[in-house]
Amino acid sequence: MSVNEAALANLEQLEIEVPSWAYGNTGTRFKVFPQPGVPRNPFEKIEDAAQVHKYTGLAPRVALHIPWDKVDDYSQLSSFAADHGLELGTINSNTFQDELYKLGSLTHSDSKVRKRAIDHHLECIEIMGKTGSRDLKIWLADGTNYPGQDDMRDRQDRLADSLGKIYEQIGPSQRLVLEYKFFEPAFYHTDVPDWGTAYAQVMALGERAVVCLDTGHHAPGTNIEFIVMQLLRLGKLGSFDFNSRFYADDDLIVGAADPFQLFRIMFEVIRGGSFDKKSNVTFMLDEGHNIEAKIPGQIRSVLNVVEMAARALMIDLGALERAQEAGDVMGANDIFMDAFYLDVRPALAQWRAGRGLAADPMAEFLASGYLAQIGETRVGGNQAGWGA
Ligand code: PSV
Ligand code: MN
Repeated sequence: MSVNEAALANLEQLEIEVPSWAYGNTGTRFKVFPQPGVPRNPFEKIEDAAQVHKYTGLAPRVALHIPWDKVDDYSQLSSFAADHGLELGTINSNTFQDELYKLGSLTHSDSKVRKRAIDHHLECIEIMGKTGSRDLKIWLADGTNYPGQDDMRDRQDRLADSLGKIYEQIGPSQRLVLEYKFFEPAFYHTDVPDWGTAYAQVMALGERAVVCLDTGHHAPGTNIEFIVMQLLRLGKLGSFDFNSRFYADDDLIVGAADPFQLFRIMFEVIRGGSFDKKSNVTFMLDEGHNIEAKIPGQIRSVLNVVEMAARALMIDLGALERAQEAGDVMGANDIFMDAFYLDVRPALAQWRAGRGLAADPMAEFLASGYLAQIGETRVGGNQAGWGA
């Protein structure tokens, strides 16, 4: 089997959004590990994100997290991003770090707490107006730790009510994107634990409410590509938060733990017709680079998505369909696996060079001296990280 150049050209359609928080300091439950040259503010995060786009050519947007990326003047931040060849992307809300939300935010039994959480989202929508962002992404840390701690059904009703109030303020070209996660930080039950709950909640809201699938948010052994297929089939897959997990929500480089899973996911994206510039699916990374260098971590992530997308594009769809129709179990599986095993890296290097990009983005970035430069110049101030 050889590389199908025409199919490879479809990569032009791909846009990967990087998270601003990937450039700040992150860590484990036990320690946050600082690195030299880490940004002190959202502007410096954008400078770092621009490096990822410069070398890969496929990462033109940066997602922000509020309040971590709050600034006085969002139009200044937008034009700073534009000067660096980037756009501001998804606005992520944050109701998981305030004392107030210890027992929940949009689901809390106290209407005053719920109102505070709703108001935070309205503020995020206001920011979206200024940054030109399309998506408001909501992930909730809400849940309980002990059976009987709170009424699960009431919490679901309160969630529906709170989301309804937020959705009312979502503009005609904006979307509310609800992210699910099966556990953590709550351990007994989580209020939005799975795609079914997220789907039920967004369906009740309306057309501009969709689901975010974070690849790290499933129990071991979950067939994630089935969920991708189903949400696409239902027209409700709004975005991906790409990362890798071995055990829990590890937030590692996407494709690092299981490249074959990423390949299967990208196949379902292609099969579902969403590998397209006009696609309504946002391909976002959601990662924290604790022990590896951050910009290289993001470059590797983008390249992994590109590589697995390229391999998935190599599947001979006509032959696959014929084998499936003929009930040729092994033949169909062979067609699928042949594409996965095809080494597309030399063809990808050529494709990049043909677009005036670095043939080897990682090597060229490392040789550029940018890491040493930020290490020397970004001294003093407070490094960005969780809570900043
Ligand atoms: C929660 O684990 C999550 O995946 C959500 O997307 C948050 O916004 C993000 O991580 C923050 O790190
Ligand atoms: Mn996420």
